[in-house]
Amino acid sequence: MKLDLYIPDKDKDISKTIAEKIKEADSAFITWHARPDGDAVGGGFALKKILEDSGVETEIISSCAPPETYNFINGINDVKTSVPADKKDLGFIIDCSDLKRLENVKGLIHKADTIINIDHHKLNHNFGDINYVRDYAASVCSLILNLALALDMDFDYDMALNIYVGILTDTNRFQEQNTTPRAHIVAAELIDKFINPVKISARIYGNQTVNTLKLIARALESLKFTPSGKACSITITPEMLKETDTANENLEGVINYARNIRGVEVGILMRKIDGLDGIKVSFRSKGAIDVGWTASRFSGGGHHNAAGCLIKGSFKEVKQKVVNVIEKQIIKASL
Ligand SMILES: [Mn+2]
Repeated sequence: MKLDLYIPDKDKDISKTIAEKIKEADSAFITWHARPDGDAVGGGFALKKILEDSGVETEIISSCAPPETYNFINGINDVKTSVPADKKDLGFIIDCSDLKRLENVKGLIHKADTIINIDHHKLNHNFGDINYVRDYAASVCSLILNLALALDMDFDYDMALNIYVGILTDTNRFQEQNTTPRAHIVAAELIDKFINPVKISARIYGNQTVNTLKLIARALESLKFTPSGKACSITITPEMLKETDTANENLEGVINYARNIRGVEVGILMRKIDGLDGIKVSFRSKGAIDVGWTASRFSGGGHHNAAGCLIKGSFKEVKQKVVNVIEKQIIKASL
């Protein structure tokens, strides 16, 4: 079925250029940032379908398996976790602002004749031969949708689902600053033709284990305000994970408890991730504070209201560093 959607003017030329590359190619890989989220996974599988429908043999390669939450996506177990020996015609790197974020599959950058970088992070490093980077896009799925439209593709349920999952999760259920008119227009068309939004929300947001809830209860005990009272942090230690028998997966949402407190402008989440040397720090802000900038001060990245970085040191040391920067930002914005 065709979708009643158009390609925005600013995206027309680039999506046609990439569509031509797809038509000429025989083989491709797709990869995304480490610990993929709904946008990476939805975008990856939507792009796989576009490529396969165009006769391109495609594999998805990821530094780690996708979160269990997205098990309902068709083919989700078909993700490889090692760099292939042979070189592909096209290599798509999606939703990834910086090659560092590919972690143990970063060797993929040498495994294609043409690297195509598709992303919506403002501080993208433009490492591709072709860079389709648009920070006004609600999600990477919105950009991949444009490729499908440029190729005049027929949509089916799986394709619609993958695009919808990316938009729904990256806008945090149509609540964040990237909730554009187009995000709503695309979602409306997908709902009109294919998607049951209640069912999909229940699969993603109404599917929490009781152990995760116990972990959240523990994590909330760690709530600490900064001196200004405008930022608030939550810490998840490896001990908390062990005691509640949970994995460090799908915990990004915990940060919203801190950010959503009345009077708080910035939420901070700190946790340790297996295999990463340092503390993973996530930031979420409500409005004026650009946490993408905050994260970039620590060699991280992200968006205006959602970002993250990795900082070496103990929880205490890292918190001190982060709080110093955030407090200065808050004072400067005189909130
Ligand atoms: Mn994204």
